[in-house]
Amino acid sequence: MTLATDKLTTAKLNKFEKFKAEKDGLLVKDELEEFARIGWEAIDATDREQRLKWLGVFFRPVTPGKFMLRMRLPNGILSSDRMRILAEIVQRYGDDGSADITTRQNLQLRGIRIEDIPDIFRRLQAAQMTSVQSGMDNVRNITGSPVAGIDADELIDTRPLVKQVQDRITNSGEGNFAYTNLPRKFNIAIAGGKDNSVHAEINDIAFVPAYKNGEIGFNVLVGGFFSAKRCEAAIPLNAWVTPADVADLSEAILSVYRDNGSRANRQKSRLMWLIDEWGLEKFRAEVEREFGRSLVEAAEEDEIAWEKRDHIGVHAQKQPGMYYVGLHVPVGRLQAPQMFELARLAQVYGSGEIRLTVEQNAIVPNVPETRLEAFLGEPLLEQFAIAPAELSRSLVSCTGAQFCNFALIETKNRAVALVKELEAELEIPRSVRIHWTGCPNSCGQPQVADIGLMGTKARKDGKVVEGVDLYMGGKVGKDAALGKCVEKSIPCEDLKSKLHDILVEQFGATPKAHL
Ligand code: SRM
Ligand code: SF4
Repeated sequence: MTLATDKLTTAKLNKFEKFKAEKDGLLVKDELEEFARIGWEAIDATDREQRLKWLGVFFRPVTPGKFMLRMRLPNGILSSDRMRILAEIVQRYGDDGSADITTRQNLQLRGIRIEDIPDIFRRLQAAQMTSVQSGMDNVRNITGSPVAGIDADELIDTRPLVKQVQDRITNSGEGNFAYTNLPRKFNIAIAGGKDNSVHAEINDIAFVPAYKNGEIGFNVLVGGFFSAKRCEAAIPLNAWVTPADVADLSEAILSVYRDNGSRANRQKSRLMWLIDEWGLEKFRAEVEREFGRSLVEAAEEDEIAWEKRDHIGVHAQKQPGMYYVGLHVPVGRLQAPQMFELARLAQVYGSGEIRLTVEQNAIVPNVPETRLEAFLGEPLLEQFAIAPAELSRSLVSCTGAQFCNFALIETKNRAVALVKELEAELEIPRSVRIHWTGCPNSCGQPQVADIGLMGTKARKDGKVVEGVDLYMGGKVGKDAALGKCVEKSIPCEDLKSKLHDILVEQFGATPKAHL
């Protein structure tokens, strides 16, 4: 790896760069048996709290000794067999064990004990699953269209492309030292349909379907990101690539970023800061150099023409007589019995496959028409509805204070309870996308929501209380645009009446007759 750049040798390195330079995070892979033997308390603090994240193993200061395991699920797809393996892993931990569908179409497992990690990793490897490089200064789960290959209007099947990019970056799940020391985290998304189901605009690299001279390929966006200090939508690189070039271009951009991104101030290390420093022209030229060829100019228009779909409910597939069924999983939280049941339903009624969405929901594809009625009568669908109420339907929430030490507020439980109260009071004529995020890191993407709520501290009656900053106006799908903060520090206790008024005044809600 070529890390001996000017940036590395001359800049003042931040503390993360120092520990990475001392020992690459991926190296703890060879120490897992030892960690399991000595127990979590005896592991070197930097290995335990930082380097293990290179393997997707997250120490949780909120629940010490009970780790979180962040998987990689390319394109958000897994088989029933794989879901069952993950269910068995969390089931072992009783009340501590659960899983969350994430805003990157992924699963995080909770309650994991370090002594079980070697065995868990053996089971994952046998099932060709991996959690490698899913945290810290690595490329996160790569997102793709959740209805790839089954969407009648799809332009490009993203599944093989997402898999190819993941395999390159992770050396097919073994870990790839070429990309384990990026200046910061990095997000890649590949859109294959007309509705921008991956939130292309908030990724460091996004591939968006576009025709050039009658050929389907992708326009490329770069530099989208959220951070506590700054949020930016991705900008056009002015490049168009064929599907065959997606992996090469991803590696070229990553290499330019790895070798030139700032390693001094972690608040200014994401890709967009490098683009700002160089200007787009120089950045594009450096990417071309690394790519080894000239980049073709972007197609004039991309093919994102639709509002974003949420995929909930029953939908005809492009395969005649087949349907996919989108299940609403409240704020993405799954308990082991629900994971087993989801795996069973996908196998009994579908093709043994489950898909996840960035809205933290699940899809069971390939259900034949003849099996639909029986499927829809299954008890799990009482918990994971196919026609949830309008606010619940689009509710998204980050992890929040239950497990995340960055959190300024509790999110998931509060989010569910609040929309239930509002739904009891109001008739809401359309879906309203409400996103909660527990702190300014924005994992719950409040900037893409109709109503975004970001955890903060507020004052009420002279006391410091849990509160939120209110974001409004996020637009998704065609012409996506980020929402803006419109009001700061609303105490959570005042939030219900605030949202009630907003729903009535701006979203056409009306009080229910019985109230
Ligand atoms: Fe995130 C850090 C959870 C999507 C921006 N994020 C964290 C950590 C790892 C902090 C920690 O160590 O506790 C959180 C783990 C909490 C836990 O126990 O679950 C965490 N992020 C999540 C998830 C699980 C939220 C969710 O409930 O779905 C998402 C996991 C995705 C995945 O499968 O990999 C998640 N995080 C995001 C997104 C949304 C996205 O990717 O579309 C963002 C904003 C987009 C972006 O990154 O540009 C996001 N997370 C952050 C940041 C701010 C990054 C920055 O540049 O400053 C941090 C903090 C950091 O990296 O320093 C962070
Ligand atoms: Fe944790 Fe903050 Fe991310 Fe929520 S937004 S998961 S509280 S880091």
